Amino acid sequence: MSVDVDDVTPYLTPNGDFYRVDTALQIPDVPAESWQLRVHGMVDQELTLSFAELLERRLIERRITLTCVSNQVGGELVGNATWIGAPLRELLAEVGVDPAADAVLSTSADDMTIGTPLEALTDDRGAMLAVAMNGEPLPLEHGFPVRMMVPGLYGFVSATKWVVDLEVTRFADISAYWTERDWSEKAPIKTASRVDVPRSFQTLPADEVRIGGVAWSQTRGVDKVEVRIDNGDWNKVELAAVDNVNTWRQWSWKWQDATPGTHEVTVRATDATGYTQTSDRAEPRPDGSTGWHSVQFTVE
Ligand SMILES: Nc1nc2c(c(=O)[nH]1)N[C@H]1C(S)=C(S)[C@@H](COP(=O)(O)O)O[C@H]1N2
Ligand SMILES: [Mo]
Repeated sequence: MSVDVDDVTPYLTPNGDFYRVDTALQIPDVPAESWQLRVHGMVDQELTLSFAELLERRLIERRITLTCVSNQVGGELVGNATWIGAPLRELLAEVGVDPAADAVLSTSADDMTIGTPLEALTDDRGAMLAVAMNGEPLPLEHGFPVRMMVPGLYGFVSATKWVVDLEVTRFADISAYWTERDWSEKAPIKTASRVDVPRSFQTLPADEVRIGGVAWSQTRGVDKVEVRIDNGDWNKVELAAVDNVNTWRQWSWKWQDATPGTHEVTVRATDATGYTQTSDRAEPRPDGSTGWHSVQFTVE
């Protein structure tokens, strides 16, 4: 699952390096012993779960690349980890969801509200109430003791940390923290790619111009990554083996006949639906940035 290029972002992001987005200035202190999750709203029977009861459920382990909608082209608000948790699909089946519902409004211990399309929690993508990250209990900053993880959706519509309440509802009847601030209600992650090496303005010897990075297209999967030098032809790069469609793929390419001078490398990815990233630049608001990432470097 890895390519052999120095300084490419590691396949699994260590917990301590995983990006963070918190609206709260102080991380909420939620002891596992007193944690409870209430599941209610448009359901046949409400349910309240303790942490011990959650752990008694069937747990699944999945590698999932989480991405923030605020990530700029080439940005760092993306990370890949192994998560363990209880499938939300099973929990929602148990409480019995009203067919008229189309959303779940989740609330955190710090009163963050997030609306998620119900379908993403009940289809087979593996949405979960996560309790572990890379083999450790969820770190405090990443939502201890329990957070939501939903492959394929930007964090602001899915990844509620310190989650304590799930209300099955309808989008028409709710508003949530970010959607009140002009961000999109439904936000599938866009296909994206990034150059990690060389770093901007790095100088490389002509016989060792190794280019590398990551590309992601959660739920669809990355099929192809191409790079070009300056305004030259596109070159297909080497991709690391597929883990699953919900994780990023590392890629690498060697520029064989590198010429001395200052150059720019540009990357673009194509996902398994055949869609190639557009060069049109869009800002993150309201539903995620678009555009190709470029890095300038010098060959000696
Ligand atoms: N309670 C709470 N949950 C939250 C947030 C938050 O600020 N508070 N930020 C969301 C956003 S915008 C993202 S991208 C992810 C980030 O998760 P991380 O901080 O573990 O990387 O969590 C989401 N869940
Ligand atoms: Mo985010």
